[in-house]
Amino acid sequence: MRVAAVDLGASSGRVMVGELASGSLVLSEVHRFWNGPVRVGDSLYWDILALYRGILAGLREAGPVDSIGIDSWAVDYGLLSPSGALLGNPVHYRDSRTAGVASSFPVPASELYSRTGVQVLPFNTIYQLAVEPLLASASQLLLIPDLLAYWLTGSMGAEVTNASTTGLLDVRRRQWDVELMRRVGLDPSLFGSLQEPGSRIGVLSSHLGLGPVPVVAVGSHDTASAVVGVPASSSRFAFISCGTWSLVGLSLPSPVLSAESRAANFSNELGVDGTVRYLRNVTGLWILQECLRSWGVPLSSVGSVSFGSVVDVEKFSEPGDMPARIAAACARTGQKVPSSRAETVRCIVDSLALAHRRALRSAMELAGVDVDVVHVVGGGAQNALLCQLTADACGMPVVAGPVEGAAAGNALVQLGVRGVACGEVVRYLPRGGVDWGAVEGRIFAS
Ligand code: ADP
Ligand code: LRH
Repeated sequence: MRVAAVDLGASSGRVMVGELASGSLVLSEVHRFWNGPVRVGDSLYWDILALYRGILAGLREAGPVDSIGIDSWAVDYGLLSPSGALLGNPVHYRDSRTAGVASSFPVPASELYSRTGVQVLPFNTIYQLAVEPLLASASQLLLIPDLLAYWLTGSMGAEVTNASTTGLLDVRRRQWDVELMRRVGLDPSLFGSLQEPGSRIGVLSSHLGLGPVPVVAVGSHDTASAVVGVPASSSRFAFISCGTWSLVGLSLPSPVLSAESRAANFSNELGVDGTVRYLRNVTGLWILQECLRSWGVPLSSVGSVSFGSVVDVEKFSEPGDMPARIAAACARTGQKVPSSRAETVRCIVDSLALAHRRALRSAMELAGVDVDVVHVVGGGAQNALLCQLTADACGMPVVAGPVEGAAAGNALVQLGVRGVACGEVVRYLPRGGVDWGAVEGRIFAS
């Protein structure tokens, strides 16, 4: 069986072909295309038609496949008119329109958490909808992978792993929280019927000329797919899905909804096969991407040198002027200010490793779970320095790979198998030397 995995990350989209060969998953990239925020006036959008075009080009390039699955980043959506036309361009989750919405929301955060298990992130769909000007004209809301699947097949649905990031899903029942929707003024008919990963969405429309290929619901949230792609040899593992974001957490059988968990802003997102992804969003390699964007150079042309200053990565989730903001944060906290690009890069990588450590330790403590190994999947698995420093900071072995973790998990769900490795992994053993406890105390006390 040969399947096409469409994986849309915040920094690039790709179409990969996956096949099982000698007990492993072999993934081949057939098409990759740029993705990122597009600013128009004061708003940030996704270029959804360019993404659709990229997917079609990739599917043509892929040749005959037995099925297709789509995953992407979470929370964002398109609204459809009663005739099924897209109303407006999907807004990017880093748009500032939701600033302040969460803090003045009519339903208390504690109640939201006990119902949905979702951490407060300003861009959760529930907050975006509170300021959505097109809502009154909309008859259907589709999250990004569901929207693209609708364009490919004409069939609408709501895949459950991604639906769990909206802040509108009852995390215990794996069903829409219809009562919550009504309380916040949302018509439940706006939301599609839930589909579990593995179910069939529809077949490619004939006008595409690609044959009647089934489009299958996978873990359509990229993080859900990435966790399926983790080549774990036991259940005692933590994961870091490391790309634009670092999603740091554990795969659990049931949600953790304690007050402590809410205070630490941990999410219980729904996973494939009835699991819960218990994790925290750590602002990830986005910070490095933004620096490279402002320098106008690729990562390969900037080295990194040992430095020593660390910043709180949580403060860098907004776009713009990243190197200057990092320098200002170092100065504000009484640390050495980076004087070169290589020092800035090292400051980011050290800071990320430290943030990984904090999130990992909180996850284990809050869930009451011990692990023996941290699996790093996603583009960040190629950053050897980050993986080594994460092992050092966490005091645990790091197993890095697959780089295309989300595409791997996407393909595995289509192939109906689990626990199959995809490519080589690299192991990093923790080294002593740096007192991470002291580093943590210094930066976070300031
Ligand atoms: P997303 O899915 O969020 O777009 P990816 O999983 O594709 O993210 O990871 C993108 C990140 O991977 C980049 O920001 C970059 O820092 C890192 N990366 C990509 N290629 C390399 C490489 N060759 N060496 C080190 N890091 C890399
Ligand atoms: C990672 C991701 C993450 C979400 C964010 C919006 O790509 O899906 O899990 O919180 O995008």
